[in-house]
Amino acid sequence: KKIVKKTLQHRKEELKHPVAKRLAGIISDKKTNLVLSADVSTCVEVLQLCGELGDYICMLKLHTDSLKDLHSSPTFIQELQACAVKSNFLLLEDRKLADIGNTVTHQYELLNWADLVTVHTVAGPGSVMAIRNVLISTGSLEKRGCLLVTEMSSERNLISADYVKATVEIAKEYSDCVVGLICQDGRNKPSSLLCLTPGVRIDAHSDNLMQTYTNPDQAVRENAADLLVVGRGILQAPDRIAAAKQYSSIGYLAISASD
Ligand code: BMP
Repeated sequence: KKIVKKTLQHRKEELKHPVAKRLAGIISDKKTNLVLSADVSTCVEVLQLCGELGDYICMLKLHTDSLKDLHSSPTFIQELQACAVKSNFLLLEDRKLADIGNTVTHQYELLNWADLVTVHTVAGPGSVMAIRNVLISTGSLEKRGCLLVTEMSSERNLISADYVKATVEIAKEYSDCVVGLICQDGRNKPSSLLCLTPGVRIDAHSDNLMQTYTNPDQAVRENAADLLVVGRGILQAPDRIAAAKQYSSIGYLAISASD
């Protein structure tokens, strides 16, 4: 018999990491499993998005290394954190740390404002060990964590089935700092980990740089996503609030269904 993975709302008690539990709590309280990908180029635009869409998201995903005024905006991180507290969402820095442990240590030490960061496992467990060590030495092992990039949404990406398997093994081995996975197929992933799925959009199947999209309902119901990561589907919509509401209600309905 085919084993069907329970949707997020029906396996909350199986989540392991305190940050995963916290996120699941926010998802239930706000009735949204939407992660907004704030792919804009200035700090002011990020803060505007927080104000405009903060109520409809459980987490904001950032690429702060793409913000051209980050280094001339000394209060940005503080303001961002204030927005996150006010509207009750977490902050994810999508840095995709990928280097040897020593280098990741230095990079991650600068990201202590982020509840979660993304990590590639191409360098092996050393990258995750580095994160774990920084978390231990700052006493924040229960407060922050990372997500491992397990599968990617882009066409012709180089991730193999063996790579996926090995990444899941690393996630299990370092379960005190790995909160979840960035994945396209959550069906056979451990139920203790959150599966975040990017490459979600209603009104397009691809872009002109090899990105591919599934629709939000399919991402949850067919591919067992727990959280939906949406960027341009919302950012380029004529009415961003209406779009955010639409993605979050489709997503939340799907993770609340029992099958
Ligand atoms: P968009 O919805 O506009 O295509 O944006 C997707 C976001 O998710 C981008 O910020 C991208 O960096 C990220 N992402 C992705 O698209 N595919 C992956 O496999 C992993 C990602 O982090």
